[in-house]
Amino acid sequence: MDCIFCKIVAGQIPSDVLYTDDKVVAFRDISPMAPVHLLIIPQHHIASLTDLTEAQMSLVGHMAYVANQLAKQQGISEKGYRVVINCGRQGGQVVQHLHMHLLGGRELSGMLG
Ligand code: DGP
Repeated sequence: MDCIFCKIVAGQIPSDVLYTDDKVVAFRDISPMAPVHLLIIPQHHIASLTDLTEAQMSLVGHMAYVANQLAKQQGISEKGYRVVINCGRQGGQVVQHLHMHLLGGRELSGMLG
């Protein structure tokens, strides 16, 4: 499959992986918008939150918990951080593989800053 994030999961494209388990992989965003900018993605290809099925819904909870743990590990938990899932064209989704952004380490102003 011609999916850049599937290639990262498969180790075919190098990335700075911070965490992996049987469900997800977390790695640093290639063009960070904040001092800490990680992406948490499912190992299994799901194109978008729109494509998430009822049977897969616990996966997003798992991704959120991994974000919680990585925020602590990265030292941004106490001051605060932001978790974002862009969905679809108007939602600003560029890579068509479900991913959760974890952003922190600076003041994130406004609604999306
Ligand atoms: P989104 O706009 O929500 O689809 O965000 C996609 C993010 O993925 C964007 O912040 C840049 C990041 N990205 C794209 N290609 C790569 C890559 O090859 N490696 C890494 N580490 N990040 C990537």
